[in-house]
Amino acid sequence: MSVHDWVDDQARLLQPERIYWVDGTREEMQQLIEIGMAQEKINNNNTFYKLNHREFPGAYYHRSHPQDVARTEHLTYVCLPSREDAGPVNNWMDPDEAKSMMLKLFEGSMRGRTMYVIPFSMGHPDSPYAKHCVQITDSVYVVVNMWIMTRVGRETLKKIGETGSFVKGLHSIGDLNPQRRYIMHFPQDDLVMSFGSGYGGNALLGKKCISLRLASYQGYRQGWLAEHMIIVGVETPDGEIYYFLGAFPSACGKTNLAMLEPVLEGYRVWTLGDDIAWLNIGPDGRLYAINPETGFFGVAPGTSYKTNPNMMQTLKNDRFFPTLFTNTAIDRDNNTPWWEDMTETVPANLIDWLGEPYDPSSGKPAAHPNSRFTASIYNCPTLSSEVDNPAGVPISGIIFGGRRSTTMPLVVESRDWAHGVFLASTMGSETTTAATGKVGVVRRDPMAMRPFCGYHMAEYFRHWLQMGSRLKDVPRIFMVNWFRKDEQGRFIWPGFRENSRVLKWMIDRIRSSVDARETPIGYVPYYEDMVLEGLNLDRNTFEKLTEIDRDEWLREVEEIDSFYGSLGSRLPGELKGELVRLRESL
Ligand code: GTP
Ligand code: SPV
Ligand code: MN
Repeated sequence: MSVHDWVDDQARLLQPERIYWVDGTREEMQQLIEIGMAQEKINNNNTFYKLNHREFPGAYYHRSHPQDVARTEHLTYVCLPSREDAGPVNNWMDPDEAKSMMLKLFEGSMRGRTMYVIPFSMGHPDSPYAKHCVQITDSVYVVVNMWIMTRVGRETLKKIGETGSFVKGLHSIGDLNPQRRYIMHFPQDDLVMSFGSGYGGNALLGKKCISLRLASYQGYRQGWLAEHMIIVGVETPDGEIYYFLGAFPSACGKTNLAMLEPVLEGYRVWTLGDDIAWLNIGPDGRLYAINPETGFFGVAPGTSYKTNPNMMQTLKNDRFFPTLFTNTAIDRDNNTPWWEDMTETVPANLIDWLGEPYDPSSGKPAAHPNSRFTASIYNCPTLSSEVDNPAGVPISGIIFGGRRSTTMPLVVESRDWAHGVFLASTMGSETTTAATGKVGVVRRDPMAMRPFCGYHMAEYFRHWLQMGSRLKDVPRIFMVNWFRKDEQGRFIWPGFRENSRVLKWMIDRIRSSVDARETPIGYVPYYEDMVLEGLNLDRNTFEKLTEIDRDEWLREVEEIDSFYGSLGSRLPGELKGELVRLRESL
């Protein structure tokens, strides 16, 4: 079906007042922002509000509906023909049933509104790995976000004309009623239908819906991987660059690691992506990664000149695209965005994320904990020159990391690929505000993909194992934990820029220039091999950070066992074998 035929069909269903084909020029973007500034939204806010352009050039502010501030995993479905194919971790609905339910919701939902048609590519249009997509939406906020986050424009329509196929995303904010909100995936049709939310991964369909849930399914069928991963190049003092992938669950440190300013002399980090990576096996048998996105939809709270100076610079740069802020607080005296831990002192005159004057004694945060910025990757000072390389970059190491107050050491290297897949498949992490629901409970989040895998989790593990057997040059696999806490509940490891010390150890391992201590879960660093100068961290504390506590780990094994059990008979025997081996060695 041609794009025009599909769009005509949708227009008949949605009955918009007008149809607007998004073109992808900067002038047009400014016009759409102007439209958003004049447009009244449900809770008395305009879609866009202009911030102080001397402090934050080109930046605009958006407040979302107070009940639409994070991904809603319980309303997100994978609609494969059988429940068993979607697996026990995903919500499932029969595709025909889901479509007819969604068609009812969408019917007439754009009456009186403009229907925007956004052609966009995930990945550089010249990359053999790129996907050409079209999203329909009635939210001008979504259009401007998609613009920053993906490659929007006519080029995509040309490519679709050549190949004859495209990925379809149908989106309407409806009345933003959480009772009528569904994010439905139809992997076999390359189709997403999303209704009732205007926020983040629910609405910017290029992100989690297309680039992870649909793409992971395609990758499974076609022999590649779509992952919730950053891509970075780490340059050593002698000028070598090693490319790493890093998978951390939502709000667990990807963006920070993606543009880290190393504390170690002579090291540099080059940014290629902060959230999603598509991994293919190259002609030379190595693993290559591309970032399908072009922007950062990053967590605002905690971002500062101290923790992430490169992001602060990115946010203030509008050379390629302006920056958007969503659900942060606003400093009324300066008309600038503000969030917790952005500055050491809290400004006196804040408006909170709900639009009310902020009372610091309320004990509540001024910015929503999942408030975010949308910024162009091309504005990032640490941008890698390889970012648009259609072939991607060759990967030397893969880092997995969860948020764990206990149990998981600062860093551990797997014995080999299969053991690394085992460790990643058992990853646990404390939940965050990136999704609605309880915060701070440990849940299994394999490869940081639990909310994003578009098929059966056990088949996904099998696919990972098979990818390894096809690789000629296998990347090293590491697990990290920046979030271990002491008895007083304080982080033991200083984290952020100091994480470069761990990256250096990984490179030393890849270069075979240091030994490591074998433990039941893999190799951990010797104290002598970690550069810890300038840190207030003695040998005892370091031992604590790299300790494998037998009792904690025996409990962990039980939890893994029960998680594995929940995945049923499709779980690869190799992984069960790794679990037996771990239990025995403990
Ligand atoms: P998504 O965009 O949701 O996929 O998240 P992300 O993984 O990119 O998370 P991000 O880097 O934005 O970090 C989220 C939170 O973790 C922020 O509040 C950071 O301040 C905090 N954080 C990041 N790195 C570290 C670290 O090394 N140590 C500690 N203690 N906190 C960190
Ligand atoms: C995440 O939750 O992992 C995000 C933000 O990166 S969202 O786009 O809302 O999915
Ligand atoms: Mn993410």
